[in-house]
Amino acid sequence: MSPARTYTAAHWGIYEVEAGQDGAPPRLFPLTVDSDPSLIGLDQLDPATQALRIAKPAVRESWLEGGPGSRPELRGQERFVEVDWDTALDLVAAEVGDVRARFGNEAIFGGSYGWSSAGRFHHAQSQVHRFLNLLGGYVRSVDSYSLGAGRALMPHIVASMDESNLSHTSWDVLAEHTQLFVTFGGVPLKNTQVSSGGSGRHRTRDGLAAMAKAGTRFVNISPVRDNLETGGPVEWIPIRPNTDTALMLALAFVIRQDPRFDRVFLDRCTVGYDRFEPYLTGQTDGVAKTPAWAEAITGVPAVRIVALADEMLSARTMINVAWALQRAAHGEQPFWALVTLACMLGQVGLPGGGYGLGYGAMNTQGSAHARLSGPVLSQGQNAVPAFIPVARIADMLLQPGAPFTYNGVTHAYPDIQLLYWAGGNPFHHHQDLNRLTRAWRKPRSIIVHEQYWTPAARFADVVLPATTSLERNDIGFAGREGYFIAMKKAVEPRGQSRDDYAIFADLAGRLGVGEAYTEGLDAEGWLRRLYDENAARVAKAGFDLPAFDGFWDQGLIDLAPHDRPLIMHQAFRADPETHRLGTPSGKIEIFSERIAGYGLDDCPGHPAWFEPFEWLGHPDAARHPLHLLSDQPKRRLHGQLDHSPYSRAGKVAGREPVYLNPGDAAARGIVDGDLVELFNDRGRCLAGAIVTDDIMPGVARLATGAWFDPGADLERNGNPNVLTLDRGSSAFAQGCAAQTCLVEARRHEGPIPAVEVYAPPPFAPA
Ligand SMILES: Nc1nc2c(c(=O)[nH]1)N[C@H]1C(S)=C(S)[C@@H](COP(=O)(O)OP(=O)(O)OC[C@H]3O[C@@H](n4cnc5c(=O)[nH]c(N)nc54)[C@H](O)[C@@H]3O)O[C@H]1N2
Ligand SMILES: Nc1nc2c(c(=O)[nH]1)N[C@H]1C(S)=C(S)[C@@H](COP(=O)(O)OP(=O)(O)OC[C@H]3O[C@@H](n4cnc5c(=O)[nH]c(N)nc54)[C@H](O)[C@@H]3O)O[C@H]1N2
Ligand SMILES: [Mo]
Repeated sequence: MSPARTYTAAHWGIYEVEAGQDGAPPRLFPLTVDSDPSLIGLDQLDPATQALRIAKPAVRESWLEGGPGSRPELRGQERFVEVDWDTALDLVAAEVGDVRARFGNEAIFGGSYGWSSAGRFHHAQSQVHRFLNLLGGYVRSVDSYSLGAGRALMPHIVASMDESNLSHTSWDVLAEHTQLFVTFGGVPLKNTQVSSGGSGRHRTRDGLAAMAKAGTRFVNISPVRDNLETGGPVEWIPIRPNTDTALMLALAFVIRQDPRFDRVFLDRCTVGYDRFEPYLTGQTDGVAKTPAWAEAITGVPAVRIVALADEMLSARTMINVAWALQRAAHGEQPFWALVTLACMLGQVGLPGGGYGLGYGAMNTQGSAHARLSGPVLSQGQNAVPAFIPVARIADMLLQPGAPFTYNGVTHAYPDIQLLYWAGGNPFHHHQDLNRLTRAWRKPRSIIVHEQYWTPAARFADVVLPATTSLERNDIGFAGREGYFIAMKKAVEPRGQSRDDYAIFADLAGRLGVGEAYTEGLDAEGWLRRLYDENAARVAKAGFDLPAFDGFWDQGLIDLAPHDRPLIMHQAFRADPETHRLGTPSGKIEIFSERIAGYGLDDCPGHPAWFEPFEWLGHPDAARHPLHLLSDQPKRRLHGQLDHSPYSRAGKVAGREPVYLNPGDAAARGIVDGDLVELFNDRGRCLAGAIVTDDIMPGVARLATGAWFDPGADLERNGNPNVLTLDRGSSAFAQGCAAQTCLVEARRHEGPIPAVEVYAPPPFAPA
């Protein structure tokens, strides 16, 4: 008989926790009813994972001795001094107070982007924003690294990304009705392990398998082959990275000439096709977007483009795009072109037809679970109007006062003196990390709450150790994931780590807003309150949740009995006047007057092809002939748990693996397992070679998330962000463009540098 199990939730899924016998640590197991659990979280309590926990508050030596602003160039290299909590909190409170008094709240950057951990109360961003708002606000960030271009664009042309993510046609409907599934960028099962806030049952593998079994034909248009596993045959059409828009336009060109092209859907449910068509035919720019034109750009044979258009017109067709395509130069265009193409096929709102934006981005898309609200901690009001598009952080730090455009308006970068980060890792998520390292010298103080000695913690002035989900009680919930989870504390906090809530409560007390921050509640009081508030909300939607104590004893509330098939845009298609979209016209906008009105030459009023800043057709490809894709890692979430045994078991030559085509490897004398160097004018890193036919010639793939380990001028661990380009997708959205990046590769010769980032940083004697 195994002892009773409790539950914990992570972005990768729900785990069952079994108390250890005779003083042994608890053990984690996948959720029994999950048919495809993720292994990412099983090592959370492993001694090797725990060894990198931050044990005590720590302060960078010069900052402690010389005060704020001292020797900022030593960030990331210098020793830390461990201090007690009172000392650390006094220092942080004094510095926050001083920066406010001398420079104002608009000198505090509190955007604090990052995924942090699951759990609705101990959500680090909510906590840091609530704290800073009570003090008069902070400079925030908008949009995400995930969907920089998509989040800015989609509300203008269809609906917000949050709405879209929760409205995708469900897998059961796809299996029953979809005859042809065409995806740009696959549906990678490695990615659908996660959902922001926590996956419930993992459904994508079964969803794809059910479609294959029902006879759906799959076409994967992608630079890599191994991102669409259906259990059945898949046609792979390799495409040059960042050129998908050209292919979509050529498909549209062929469809337009086909007798089956019927304007009824366009006329009923969209606006602006007539403004787009002259661009498609070349009337406006002299370039007809023909299959031959697209072949020269994409490498996809014109005959295959013509045939694919015919196949799409002949079948119930779902077309899907990976989010990665918009994480690129002019990333607005593939999303807009995809929606346009789907509208021209006329199947939007029909069962199994239309478009998907990221069936392979997270577990969420395709869920048939009920859409309910979850518990939310109020963040209060931010009195500071200044903001940045999230991926413009280095520009902000390096160019205070400089103008930038976003969504049609010109703003100025604020002058930041203090960075406050809880629950994110900028030295994971940002591009061109050598540039970010220079930008990081600008503020006088950098305060970070972290659980582990991540690169972000190592580059801070003051590091405050935070607890993990397994060390505190919380409530788990994510949209359409089908569960409310009583996340029960399984172990005592490691070292002196404290909850972010407790840390901010003490800081708020020191700064005179303690009562406003806590509202007189401890963490347990907040869990009850957030649960009860939410239960009252969902009761209005007809769902009866048990009282808090019943929920807590029960452990899981399973919403599966309320599952309903879902068809995206079904109601809108049936009656577009009653079910108007949130766009200016209430319809899908193939031409957007509003975006056209911004007068931007890199994002006009309709989808269009632009040459990426870097790509295989660029002159610089002569020097850097490989297009680098830095995709999401299979064995971790971003940088989280990169140091765990499970993540490290995936390394090659002790570094993150880089996938190379056999021809590209042979031309460089590289064989499988070699230690290689990837480089361009922005940086150099090491990686371990995997030589495989699953990647097309001219493309290299190095997943994100190896902890940044800078050597003198060589990153040692395989972090692609020393190579990527730090430039906004366009003047419209300013989104992260990480997938636009050329590099060269060579075998590493000479002495082999050791990876140093998996050990704590150096400490000075206290
Ligand atoms: N080249 C390239 N770069 C990319 C991408 C890409 O495709 N290519 N993708 C981008 C995308 S889509 C994203 S979303 C970003 C992700 O970037 P991030 O979300 O910043 O990356 P994470 O590693 O998830 O960072 C979260 C951090 O929060 C910490 N943490 C977890 N729980 C808690 C807590 O309770 N309290 C505190 N204080 N800390 C906690 C974790 O230890 C971890 O270090 O990366 C982006 N960067
Ligand atoms: N295990 C795991 N899962 C994750 C994450 C993680 O860190 N780990 N991160 C999560 C997050 S925050 C996000 S935002 C999502 C991101 O979801 P995505 O952005 O969709 O994920 P990626 O893996 O970057 O890219 C998906 C596929 O697109 C392909 N691709 C890249 N560029 C191009 C292109 O130009 N054309 C075409 N046709 N294909 C291209 C890539 O090769 C890859 O196979 O993933 C989520 N899922
Ligand atoms: Mo993301």
